[in-house]
Amino acid sequence: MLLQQYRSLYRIRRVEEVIAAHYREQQMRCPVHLSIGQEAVAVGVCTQLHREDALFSGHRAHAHYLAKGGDLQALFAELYGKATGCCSGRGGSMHLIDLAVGFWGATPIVAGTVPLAVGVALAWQLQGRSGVSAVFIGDGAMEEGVVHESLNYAAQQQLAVLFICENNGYAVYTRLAGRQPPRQIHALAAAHGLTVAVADGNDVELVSQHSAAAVAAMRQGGGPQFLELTTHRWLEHCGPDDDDHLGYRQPGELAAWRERCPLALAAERLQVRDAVSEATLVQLRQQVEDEIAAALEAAQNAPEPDGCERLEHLYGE
Ligand SMILES: Cc1ncc(C[n+]2csc(CCOP(=O)(O)OP(=O)(O)O)c2C)c(N)n1
Ligand SMILES: [Mg+2]
Repeated sequence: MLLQQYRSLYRIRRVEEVIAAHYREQQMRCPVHLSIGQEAVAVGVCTQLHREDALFSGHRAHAHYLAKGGDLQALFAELYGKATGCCSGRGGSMHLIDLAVGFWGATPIVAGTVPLAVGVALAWQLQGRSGVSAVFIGDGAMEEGVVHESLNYAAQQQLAVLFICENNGYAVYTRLAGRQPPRQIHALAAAHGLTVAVADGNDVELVSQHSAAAVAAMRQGGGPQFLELTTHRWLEHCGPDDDDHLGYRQPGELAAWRERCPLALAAERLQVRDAVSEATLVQLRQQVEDEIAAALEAAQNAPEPDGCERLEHLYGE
């Protein structure tokens, strides 16, 4: 299991590094919010979801999409605005949708998908369908009124919604303490009557264990669950660059988080605890590199969308 998760962590890290490297060529004409440093949240949670479960995300969605089983070529192509993108090149980085893998949508509107996740869970409850509806939010999304309305309603109706707060300590340039009074984020969800847990979001095994418990409880009718997972974004809020020189982080903060790299933690555990050989990891990484190179090339060579289709999907049939 950890080896699979490491593969997924490495794949997501490298995909985003490749996006960052090519972004400067100005061929991806959409803003990109990268999750480098936060990969264990996406991987640990999605390991516990089924393909049929619904997943929603926000502006920082690449890792969530890939961890849920999203198609790599379709992700790259979407960023390049190509016809083979998961939204036919209409959406770009912040509007990923792929119902084939249960990825119900991402949106740049902070917290915009939260009530949609609740709505899916309500629909499935009314239809007598099992399944979990999960939504990733940031710490900043906790400042949106609709999140509290959604937590309240999900608890009141005992809906199978998994709220995952990826607490990276910042909304753009403002740290949590500058935005919210000193209290725990998960305490807000607990006050709404949800079952809550908090864990180190850089430890993929811990994330996975807490997610497994939350999902199992929901599948047994245990009502909505809330996970707060602490982590840190390594690069700038939006874009491919490092921005530590801007000085909005505490001195040494980024360096300390880099020391706690989710990939390095998993790799060390694999080698020291599970006696996985270096050769196995090298081979695994090479497979991932080959897959990424092929998917990138396919996306770059994919056709542009046919302009005639541009009014499709704007109106109901
Ligand atoms: C409703 C709304 N308000 C403000 C913004 C501008 N905005 C985009 S991302 C962001 C910060 C979000 O912080 P957080 O939820 O912690 O997510 P993170 O970027 O840290 O992953 C803001 C304020 C927006 N897109 N939507
Ligand atoms: Mg944040």
